[in-house]
Amino acid sequence: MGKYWNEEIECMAHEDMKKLQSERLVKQVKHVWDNVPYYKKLMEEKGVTPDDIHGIEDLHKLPFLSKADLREAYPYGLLAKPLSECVRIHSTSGTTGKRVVAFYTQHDIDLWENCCARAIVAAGGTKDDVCHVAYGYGLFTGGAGLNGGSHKVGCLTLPMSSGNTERQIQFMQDLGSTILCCTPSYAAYIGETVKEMGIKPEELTLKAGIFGAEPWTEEMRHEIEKLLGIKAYDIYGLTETSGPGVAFECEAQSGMHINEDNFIAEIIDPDTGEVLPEGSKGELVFTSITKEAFPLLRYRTRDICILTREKCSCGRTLVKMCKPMGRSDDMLIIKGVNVFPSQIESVLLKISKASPNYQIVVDRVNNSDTFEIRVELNDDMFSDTVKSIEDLEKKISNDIHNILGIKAKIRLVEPKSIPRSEGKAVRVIDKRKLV
Ligand code: DLL
Repeated sequence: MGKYWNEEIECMAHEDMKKLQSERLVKQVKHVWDNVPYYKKLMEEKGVTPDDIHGIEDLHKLPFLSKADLREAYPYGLLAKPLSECVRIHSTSGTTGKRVVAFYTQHDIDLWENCCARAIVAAGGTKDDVCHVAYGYGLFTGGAGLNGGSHKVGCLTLPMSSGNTERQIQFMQDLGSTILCCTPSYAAYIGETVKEMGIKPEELTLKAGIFGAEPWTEEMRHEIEKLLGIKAYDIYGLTETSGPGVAFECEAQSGMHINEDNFIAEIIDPDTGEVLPEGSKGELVFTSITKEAFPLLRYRTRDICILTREKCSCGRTLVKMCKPMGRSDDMLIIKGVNVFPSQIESVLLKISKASPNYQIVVDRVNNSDTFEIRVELNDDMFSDTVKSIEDLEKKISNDIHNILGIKAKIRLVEPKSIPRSEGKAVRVIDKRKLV
């Protein structure tokens, strides 16, 4: 096995990829028109039929699909194959009332697992590796996706799921795990626990990590790499498009290659829906051109991102997406101001080199928003004088004010007092929504 899982596709000339995408798009549009009345109606409303779609140059004619459509069509309204041909479902947790159920035929599972195999091979994985999968198993796509990819590559697969961190570390040591797959926040937690247990990174056999499912910064990457003695790779995906593996990072660690033979990516202006040129920042939209059971066309992810076709040193020609820069819908509006958690993280990162553990708590008292940021003290910040703690609170508060134009109450809390996560980290507690 070489450097690529599928060299022909991963290094295909852009013109050839456009041809392949065009052929697949034309077929896919016909498939949904014939089999999904919900789509047919959306297309009719926009005045388009499959005859109008000759290739990717016509993609812009198709209607967008949003999370609201998925909710409306729940559970079977977007299904494009008979249920008897489906072999699996996955779903998001639905904690904010936005449950998404995705269906897969065996063909869809194979495509998905191949996408994950590409990610594992790009992270240096071969059949000689021991792939430790600590993403959650179950309805969440993380465990199943990486598990399937690891099988395809031929790694010895450890289906650990998340949780029971000391046992995870024990298995890593006993079975010689070489690749760790989990959320970045869980990787950081495992790293902290390894340190607390008095184990040095070089005593572990880990060489790489494949981390995704939530936003994480370059600083966090460096920290995890140091704690675990590995090279850390990003991986992106969403339940709606099958799960992890829509895009994956290569050794260049400078953005994620999108599996363009399966997904056409566009960047749009989230307000007007206008398609933006390469290099623009906007909302990421995906069209799945190979999935049979749940083929979403022009699905608005709400992830804010930039695409680039700059030549990559790894030799892959697949377009690259940057790390998602926030979501247009997890934007908080506090005292009328748009606030992204990533803006707060960037302030905290300037103050401490270590990636911060923090929580944003928003509430409404007497019709007015309250905004508190709990920041866990770490070794970089720790001090035993009350004065320097007060100074630190003041500095964070001023920096936040400079960036957002509103004041936040800063509460420095003791190390380890913000609950650690074994899955996606919970950064925002918005009590206003509970009322
Ligand atoms: O998180 C799928 C996944 C599992 C991806 C394992 C990577 C690894 P959902 O639960 O549906 O699916 O959440 C999808 O998570 O729209 C992004 O906002 C966010 N997300 C996923 N990967 C990344 C990443 C899985 N690498 C939503 N960086 C997406 C930042 C990410 N955000």
